[in-house]
Amino acid sequence: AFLENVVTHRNFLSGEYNTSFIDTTPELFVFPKRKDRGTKMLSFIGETIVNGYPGLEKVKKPVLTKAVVPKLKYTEPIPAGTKQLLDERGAEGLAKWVKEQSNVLLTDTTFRDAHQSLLATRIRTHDLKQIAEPTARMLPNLFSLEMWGGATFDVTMRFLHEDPWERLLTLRKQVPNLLFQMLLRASNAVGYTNYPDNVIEEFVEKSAAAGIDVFRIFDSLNWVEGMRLAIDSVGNSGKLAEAAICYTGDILDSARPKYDLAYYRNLAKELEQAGAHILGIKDMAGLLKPEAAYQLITELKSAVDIPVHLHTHDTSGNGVYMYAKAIEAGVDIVDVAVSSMAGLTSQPSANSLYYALSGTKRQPDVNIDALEQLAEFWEGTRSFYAGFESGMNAPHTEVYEHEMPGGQYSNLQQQAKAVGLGSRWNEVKKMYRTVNDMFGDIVKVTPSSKVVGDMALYMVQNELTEQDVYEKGEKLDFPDSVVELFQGQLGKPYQGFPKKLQDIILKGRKQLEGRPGESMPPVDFEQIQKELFEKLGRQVTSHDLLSYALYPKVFLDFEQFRQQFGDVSVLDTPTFFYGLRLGEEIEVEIEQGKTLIVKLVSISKPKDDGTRIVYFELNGQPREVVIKDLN
Ligand code: 3PY
Ligand code: ZN
Repeated sequence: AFLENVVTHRNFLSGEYNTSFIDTTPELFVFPKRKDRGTKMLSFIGETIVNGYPGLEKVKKPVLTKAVVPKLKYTEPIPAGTKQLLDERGAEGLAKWVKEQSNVLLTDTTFRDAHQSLLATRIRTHDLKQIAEPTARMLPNLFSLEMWGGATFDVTMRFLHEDPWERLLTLRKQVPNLLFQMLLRASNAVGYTNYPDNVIEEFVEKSAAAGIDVFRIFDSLNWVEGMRLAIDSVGNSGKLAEAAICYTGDILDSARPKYDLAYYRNLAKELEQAGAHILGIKDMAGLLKPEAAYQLITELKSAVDIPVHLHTHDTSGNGVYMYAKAIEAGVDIVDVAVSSMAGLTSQPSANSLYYALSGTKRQPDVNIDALEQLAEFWEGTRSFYAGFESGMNAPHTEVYEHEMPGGQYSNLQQQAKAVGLGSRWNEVKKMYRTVNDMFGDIVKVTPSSKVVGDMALYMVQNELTEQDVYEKGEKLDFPDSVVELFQGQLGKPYQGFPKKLQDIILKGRKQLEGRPGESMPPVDFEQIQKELFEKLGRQVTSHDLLSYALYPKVFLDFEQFRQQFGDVSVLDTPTFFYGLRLGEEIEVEIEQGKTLIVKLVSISKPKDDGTRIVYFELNGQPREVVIKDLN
């Protein structure tokens, strides 16, 4: 409803990575006449009232109470934490400090992976801002706060219409004491495709300068060659490179020997040699079982000198038990979320883990009362996002079968619905496993997991069995992402691709030699700065340039949105998603000390041209906006 030109343009839809887009389609960059901030905001609220928020069912605005922010002595100084330690000791010094701790250390993922996995990444900066400083004050002993990267970069711009860099800078000011951690998909940065090397280098440098301290770097096929550039870039920035191995399969299943203890041990050593300060184990689907965790951590602790940091998803319900075993084996840091944002496809609960470790020497040094107060805030806040819940409400042990990452489950379910396979979801999950086996049992995590999902949907939709693919493959037109994977555009899987299937899929197309990023022409940042300056008519920052280099269409779409509706991140979340009820009045702080009072007075019937007039009061003065009713 909001954006017609740019987003529906054929080149945009094709999703091609191409920064000459502005030059070749100037007609799309005629932005609407400038309006004042109040009118822009009323236009956005009016749109939401009349047409609803895209992707959410249009319902009457629920009555939601404000989440409770803990009452603290905010005038007292914020206690020092790991951020100060990093500044004093440097990356290696900090890694050494981690190893000296006897308690297990915690990373809180509530600001990133927890809501990526439970609420389609939709938590807005407006809510994070309320609880950032209380978190800094109440949990000063955390190892880190994971709060950026993964899918958040894309979703903030695309769906929340806010700037991911502003989120980082804003939270950094409020949390001066904790390490900020992000998830970096190595050569895919925070995207789903490979980028030229200079984009990765520039992205790491600017993210470090804006406030990221720990970069968890992974490759979606565990291909170390694909991770070196990112590890080196982080090393050069003086920040912590946490190189992560994605855990797949089951080391205790002798029928499935591909990913055994030796595989993980060798990878760990390679990553340590590549310059990692911390070794991450990224159990993105939650497949690591308790006894396997004990053996894996024991093995890795003896293989490397750097600290080991374990990440999981609690989909099976075995997360806390698994962590307890990993902690017994000496893992240094584990990822948890505040309890009301934990469990299921999210991380295990910090609050539960605290109690589970009662009476042991390694119980984390956190204030449980603080965790309970934070849980109360998040319980209230989570209710604003009810429309994004996945519907999973109990542990799913079937994850051990399909092996789908926590963050993919609800996405693939949506994708299945969108192509009319909603009622055949069980078949899709089974096919996901079949495709994995056909592909040679590969690591499945963004973006390789998406390719497995695309192929599974394709096969179910076209009523194809594994046998059919081998027999009729020559005549089949496989999804682009599948062809690209088999060309080597996401790197190389351990032990290569199955040759027979690769020939069927590639049909004579060339395979890529070497690293994809190496052969891509570098992005000319000066050139795109000039182009963007001319087309947008404003100074563009180095952050804008990176957003554009990573997501050209999403960035320009967001830019057009901002021109039309202004900065909507100032709105409270229920108003952002549901607009206003008749007669409802809200206060909106548009900048410090400047507040607008907005009241919805009435909505007209649609006119012949399908428009409605929405009548407001803005600071007591009558105002109206005309909105096209798309229902
Ligand atoms: C991401 O890449 O966003 C993930 O969280 C993968 O697990
Ligand atoms: Zn995760």
